[in-house]
Amino acid sequence: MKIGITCYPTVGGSGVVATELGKMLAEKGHEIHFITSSTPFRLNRLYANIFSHQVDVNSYSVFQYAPYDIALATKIAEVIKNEELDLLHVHYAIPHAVCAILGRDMAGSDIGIVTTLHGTDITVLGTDSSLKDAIRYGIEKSDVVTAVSDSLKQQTYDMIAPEKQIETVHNFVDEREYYLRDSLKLKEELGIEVHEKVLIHVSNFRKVKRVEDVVSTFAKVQKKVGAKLLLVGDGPEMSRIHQQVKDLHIEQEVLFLGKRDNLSELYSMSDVKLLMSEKEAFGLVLLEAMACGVPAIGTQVGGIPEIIEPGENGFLVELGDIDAAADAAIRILTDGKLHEKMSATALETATRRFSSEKILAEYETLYARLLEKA
Ligand code: GMT
Repeated sequence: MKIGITCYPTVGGSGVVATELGKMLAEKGHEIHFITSSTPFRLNRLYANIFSHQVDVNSYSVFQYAPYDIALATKIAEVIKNEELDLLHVHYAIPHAVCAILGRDMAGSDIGIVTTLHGTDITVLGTDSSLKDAIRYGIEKSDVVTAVSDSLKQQTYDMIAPEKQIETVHNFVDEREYYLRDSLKLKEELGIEVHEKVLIHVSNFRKVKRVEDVVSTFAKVQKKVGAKLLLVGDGPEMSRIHQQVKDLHIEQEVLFLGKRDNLSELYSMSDVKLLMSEKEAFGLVLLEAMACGVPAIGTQVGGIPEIIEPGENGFLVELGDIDAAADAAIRILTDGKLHEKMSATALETATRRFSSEKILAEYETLYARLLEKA
C-alpha cells in the first residue's frame, strides 16, 4: 500500500508513534510518505520505502498568522495526486484531520482517511470553543477513527459527541530499540553508586504531567532508601521543578538530564518509573520503561490503568496521592523478589500485550478494510 502519514514531527508521543508506525510499515513493504512541517525527529537515517514531503508555509507580510493549515492541505493534495496514495493516516485531530479532508477534496480524490486521536487533541483542545466543532468535523468526516486507549475513546464521546464509531488501537514500542541493556558504565558516569536505587520520570514537563508530585514522591522515598531521581525531558514547568528540588534540599539526589536520545539505557539503569499525570490518554513512556523491564507507578488517570496492572507490573495511585506513591515505590525498591517479578511482568506487558507486531497488524487490518470499501 502507498500510505501518507501526517503528524507533529517534533518531540511528543503522537509524533513518535506515527513515525515508528511508518518505519515498521515500510519494513513490511508498504510505501510511506510523511507529509509534515519538518522531517520527523525519529526518522534519523535513510529508509528504503520512506519519503518525506515538507510543507512550505508562505509568510507574506499581509498575513498576521502564516497559513500552515492551508499549506498542509495543499501539500497533502499534491502528494495524493503525484504519488497515487492509497490512503492517508493522520495523527492528532487538529489540524491534521481537517487538513486531510480538505487536501483530499482539493485533489478530487476519494482515498480513505484514518485519524488517530492521541489525547490532548481531545482532552485539552476539545474544551476550546474555537476548536471543538472543527475537531468533531475532522472526526466525522474521517473514514476510520482510532483512539490510543478506551479511556480516550470514551472521553471523546463525552466531550465532543461525534456521530462516528471510534476504535481503540493501543500504542506500541519498537522492541528493537527499547530493551534491557547493560547500563552499569553510564550509571557510574552519572555518579550513581552501584547499590543506589534509581527512579525515573520522562516527560515534556507540562503542567498536566504533575512533575511536582514526582519530586515530592521521590523526596519521601529517599528518606527511607538510598536513591537517585532521573528527570528526563524539558518543558515549561522546568524552572518551577528546579526551585522545588532546591527547597526540598535534594539537589544532590536529583539529576536533571534534559532531552535525551539514549532513553533505553536510562530506563535500563532504573528500578521504578513514576508517572503522576493528571491527564494521560495512554502514557507511551510507561511502555518504553516496561520494555526495559522497569515496573511503573502511575496515577489512576486516562489510559494509565489500561497499562499498569496493580501488583503485577506496578501500582496505581489516586491523582496527587504522594504518600501512596512513595509507599508503593519503597515496597518495590526494598523487596528484591517483588521487583524481579514485576520487572518480568512489565517486560511481558510491553512485548506481548502491546507488541509492535500485534498493534501493526491491527492498523493493517483497518487499512485493508478501507481499501476493500473503495
Ligand atoms: O502530552 C504529551 O505527552 C504529548 C502528547 C502528544 O500529542 O504527542 O501525547 C499524547 O499522545 C501520546 C501518544 O499517543 C500518549 O502516550 C500520551 O498519553 C498523550 N498525552 C496526553 O494525553 C497528555
